[in-house]
Amino acid sequence: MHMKERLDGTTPPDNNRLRLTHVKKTAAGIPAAVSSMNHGIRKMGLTKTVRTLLMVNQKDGFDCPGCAWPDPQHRTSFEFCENGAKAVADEAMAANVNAAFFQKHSIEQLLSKSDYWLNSQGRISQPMIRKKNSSHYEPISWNDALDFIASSINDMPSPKRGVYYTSGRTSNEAAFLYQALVRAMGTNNLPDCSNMCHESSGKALSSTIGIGKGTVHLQDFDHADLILVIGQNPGTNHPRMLTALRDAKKKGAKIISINPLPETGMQRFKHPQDYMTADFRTTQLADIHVPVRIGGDAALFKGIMKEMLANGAVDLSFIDQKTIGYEQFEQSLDQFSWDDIVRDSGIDKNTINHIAQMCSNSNATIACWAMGLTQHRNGVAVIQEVVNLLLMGGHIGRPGAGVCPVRGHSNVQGDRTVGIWEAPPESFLQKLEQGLNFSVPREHGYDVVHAIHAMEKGDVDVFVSMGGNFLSATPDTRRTAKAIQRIGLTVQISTKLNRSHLITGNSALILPVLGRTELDEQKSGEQFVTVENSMGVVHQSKGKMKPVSNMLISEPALVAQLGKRLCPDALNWSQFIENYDAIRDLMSLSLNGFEDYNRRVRESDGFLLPNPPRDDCNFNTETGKAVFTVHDLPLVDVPSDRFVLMTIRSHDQYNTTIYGLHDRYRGIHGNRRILFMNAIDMSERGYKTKDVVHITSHYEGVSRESRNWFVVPYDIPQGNLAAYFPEANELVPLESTAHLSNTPTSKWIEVSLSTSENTDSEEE
Ligand SMILES: Nc1nc2c(c(=O)[nH]1)N[C@H]1C(S)=C(S)[C@@H](COP(=O)(O)OP(=O)(O)OC[C@H]3O[C@@H](n4cnc5c(=O)[nH]c(N)nc54)[C@H](O)[C@@H]3O)O[C@H]1N2
Ligand SMILES: Nc1nc2c(c(=O)[nH]1)N[C@H]1C(S)=C(S)[C@@H](COP(=O)(O)OP(=O)(O)OC[C@H]3O[C@@H](n4cnc5c(=O)[nH]c(N)nc54)[C@H](O)[C@@H]3O)O[C@H]1N2
Ligand SMILES: [Mo]
Repeated sequence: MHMKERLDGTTPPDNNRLRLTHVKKTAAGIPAAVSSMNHGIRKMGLTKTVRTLLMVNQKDGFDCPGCAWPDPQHRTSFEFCENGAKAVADEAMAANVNAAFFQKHSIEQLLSKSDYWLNSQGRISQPMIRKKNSSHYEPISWNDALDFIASSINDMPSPKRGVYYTSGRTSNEAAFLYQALVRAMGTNNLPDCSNMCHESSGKALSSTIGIGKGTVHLQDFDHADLILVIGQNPGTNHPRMLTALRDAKKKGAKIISINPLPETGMQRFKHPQDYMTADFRTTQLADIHVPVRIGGDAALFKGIMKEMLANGAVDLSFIDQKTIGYEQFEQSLDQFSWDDIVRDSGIDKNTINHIAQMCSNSNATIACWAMGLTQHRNGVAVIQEVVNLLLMGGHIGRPGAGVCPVRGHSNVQGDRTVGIWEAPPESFLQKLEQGLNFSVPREHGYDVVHAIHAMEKGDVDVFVSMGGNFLSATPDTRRTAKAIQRIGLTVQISTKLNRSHLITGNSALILPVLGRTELDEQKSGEQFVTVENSMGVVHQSKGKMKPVSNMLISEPALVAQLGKRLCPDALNWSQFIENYDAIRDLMSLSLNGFEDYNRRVRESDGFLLPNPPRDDCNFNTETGKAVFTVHDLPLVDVPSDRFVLMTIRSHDQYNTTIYGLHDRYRGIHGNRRILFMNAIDMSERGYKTKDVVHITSHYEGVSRESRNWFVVPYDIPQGNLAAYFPEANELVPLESTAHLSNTPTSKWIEVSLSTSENTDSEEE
């Protein structure tokens, strides 16, 4: 069914019956513990489950391939969460995606399968090639595959016709070698998942506080008076953060959750481990939930800051000594009327006053945020409002206070630190050249969105993807699929099957690699790699499980093998494969902050990268001061027959990897084509629960349609809608991106709805 259509890259539905249950009030607890064990046992059996889970995030074990939340110094034997357990179980699946599998299934057949089905087939066991326009993948040797990539790259008329993407699980070692190779070839075409993720945070922070990262340690949570959790769903996406919030709460901190949805994880929390000590209490987390309208945060922060000013809650000596731009900022707040603030934010003035009072009373405030802020047109500006709010009270560079952009992929921050960056600053490149001993290009390369535009224009001959699922993670699925199909060779370096293996260039390779959990043995013995967590701690990660197939190679080895073929004289690639210490020695010479890397990273908790605001309240901006910024309010009005749609993650997925079909906390089971809608909006349109609607997005006169979504009433502001990523990506316009960061606006899509009765398009 619909096989032809699926050449457009969109995701076929899982045709299971949709079952709705109550929205959960408490996160984690027994259901989470049961769910972790179930996922594990189903995918790897009981003994392996217990053995594996005990190794996650231990000092001598592997870093959880789930999120980038840091590990506490005093670890328990269960430093994993339900969703980390799912990630680990998933990596331990048998390597059933092998030559026989691809002989049995044509690419067209596979395109008709859902993302859930594709992922559940297991690990990829051996290199495969799709020869020019062939209907099937067939096996290829590692040597032939690597030679084929090298000859395709060498055939390009210019190095700029190659694009080298990275997802955020790649280790520091692999990422460092990869960027060195790409730059040795003469391009900065290094887009990465960050471009769709925290790019807005990096841009907002580097220009205001002089570093594109967060400024808090995990220990700061113990000293905070107030923690803001903005546009983030930690119960699902960073479950270990709930423990930090609970502990902070026990020490007296207040927590404010700012989110259109009352996410379960922010309400009550029960640590699954507490059952072992027969502790059955749950902890209320958020003191207030602020149901801001999608995109209404800027208005909300203006309101809070106006009130803080009125309260006199400003740290004038900090402002005077450490910042610039305060006067202009202060004056600008007068421009914004309370009517506009209340209308745009959807929050009444009393509530805003109350929040402002809490902010004013706090001596140490931490602001955490994730995709609810970054994936908006004003993503950079709205994060700078958060910075303004903290700077007013002197909350950066003080214990228990600071900015905390909560990263996604487990090593996305490290990848950027070691050079996965299409627009690296000059100072970074100069240091890099000192270590590498060859000159590297200065011209900026493509980010994700620019890369898709280039593919669309026929400007890309070779695309290499170090992990990830470029097709499904990027916006405008149909257009991106067409763009990819114009490429000569696409290479996916992967662990599991995904849609990017099926929508390919003329020729395609799938190169399966070792996962984070697996033992990596090279000539000099067992290797470890290193990663950086969301708080700038760099530490080891050592796989322990027997690799699921003997035809897998490691990511660093793969890159070095390509290096040998493509730039044999640039570096001594062979020694990197034999012993990863050689890679780290080169990193010591090439990266600021990585001096004596091999020794320092062997210390039991790793080491902290320098962070001037946190370390000594210093700001490496042009003026040496932290910068107050002034921004207009974004336009948040849409025509009365339209809605604003945000794309969000369910509880059973990791980005485009679908582990299961439950979104347990939100009470959704069996199906992912869900449109969350306010009950009043539903009744005004005459929709009933589970009615099927079609969504059309509108941008600059172009519309995009996605059909067949089940309407579900939900506690979401009127005029707002939510649907799951990646299914809804076909609605996200490629041109709709954030100012300055160019991040697709996955949380702001203007849409209208229709049903089959009122459209003339054919029913599927
Ligand atoms: N289990 C699991 N863990 C993950 C991931 C996963 O898919 N599964 N993904 C990883 C990655 S790469 C990332 S980046 C993170 C993502 O972590 P999150 O950012 O928590 O992920 P999203 O589901 O995109 O959720 C965004 C939240 O923002 C809210 N939101 C949307 N629009 C707005 C707005 O305008 N204002 C405000 N205030 N809130 C808004 C939504 O209601 C939602 O609660 O998680 C990481 N961890
Ligand atoms: N509409 C919408 N779009 C979004 C988002 C959104 O909220 N809404 N979120 C954006 C965000 S925050 C992000 S970070 C991106 C994510 O974009 P990506 O990072 O590109 O996507 P993932 O789904 O994380 O990639 C999953 C694939 O990575 C491979 N993989 C897993 N582990 C490994 C490994 O150890 N090594 C290698 N080589 N491969 C591995 C597997 O084959 C798996 O299928 O998506 C973005 N897209
Ligand atoms: Mo992300």
